[in-house]
Amino acid sequence: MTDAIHRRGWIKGVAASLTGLWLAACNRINDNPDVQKTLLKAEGLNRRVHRALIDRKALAKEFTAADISKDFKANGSISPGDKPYRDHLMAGFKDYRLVIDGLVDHPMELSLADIHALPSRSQITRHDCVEGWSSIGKWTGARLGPLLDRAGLKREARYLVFHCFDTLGAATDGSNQYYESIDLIDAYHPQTILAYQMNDAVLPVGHGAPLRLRVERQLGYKQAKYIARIEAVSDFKSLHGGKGGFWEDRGYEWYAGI
Ligand SMILES: Nc1nc2c(c(=O)[nH]1)N[C@H]1C(S)=C(S)[C@@H](COP(=O)(O)O)O[C@H]1N2
Ligand SMILES: [Mo]
Repeated sequence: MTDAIHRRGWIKGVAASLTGLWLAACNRINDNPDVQKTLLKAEGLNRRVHRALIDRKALAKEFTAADISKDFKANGSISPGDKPYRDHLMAGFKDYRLVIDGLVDHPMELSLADIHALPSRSQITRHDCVEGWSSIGKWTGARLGPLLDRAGLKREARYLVFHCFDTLGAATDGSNQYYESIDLIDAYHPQTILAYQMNDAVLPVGHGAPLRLRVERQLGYKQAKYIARIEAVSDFKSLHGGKGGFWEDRGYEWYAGI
């Protein structure tokens, strides 16, 4: 107790002397136009970084049940023909396991039942595709943030890569496998979920069964469907085309914020 009081007194003392130093420094700074200019610049930069961060953490607009689109367009792959996917689909996904690996302390393999037991969220949001169409749907799924906490991201982890089951086009060497990546700000955004339901029904094949990403502050192509594996990485230069996503490798922006 007395120790604590002493410590508080000591801290107060340090604070007071720091304040004194700071005031003295301020006076000196105020006298020096060059230092002032630099400071103003730094402050402007900080403010911009800060504002950008706040903006990235803002929630995407949520809608009401009445706004849900009657006919939510299914786009890109809508019925993957890839054998591993077909096998899972035929078996009702009973042997499906979501793999979480890469730069994590506890690699995981989760069944759909495991995923359903995780902290979840529902949201009615608008999906915007670069092709120029939008649809509103309700998504329910496991929140990615708490799941990553369980997996335990290593310090070097900076991005999550979503490896999908589907390939697009004719190549047979795996170079046309769909994949996407997001940074940790989006990964921990409260509306970022691994969706297993759409409009209160089991996620249909056309929309990414059994599991698809909803990262609501980004355009359609970031919303990886048919997720097989989530890999934590420090960078994605050595993956596929090196640009962090199927469409990014073909010229789209990696950051598709909306
Ligand atoms: N695995 C996979 N994910 C994908 C795609 C795809 O072809 N394969 N297409 C993307 C694009 S361009 C869009 S607009 C959305 C479409 O999602 P929807 O079918 O639910 O509308 O999925 C995205 N995620
Ligand atoms: Mo899209």
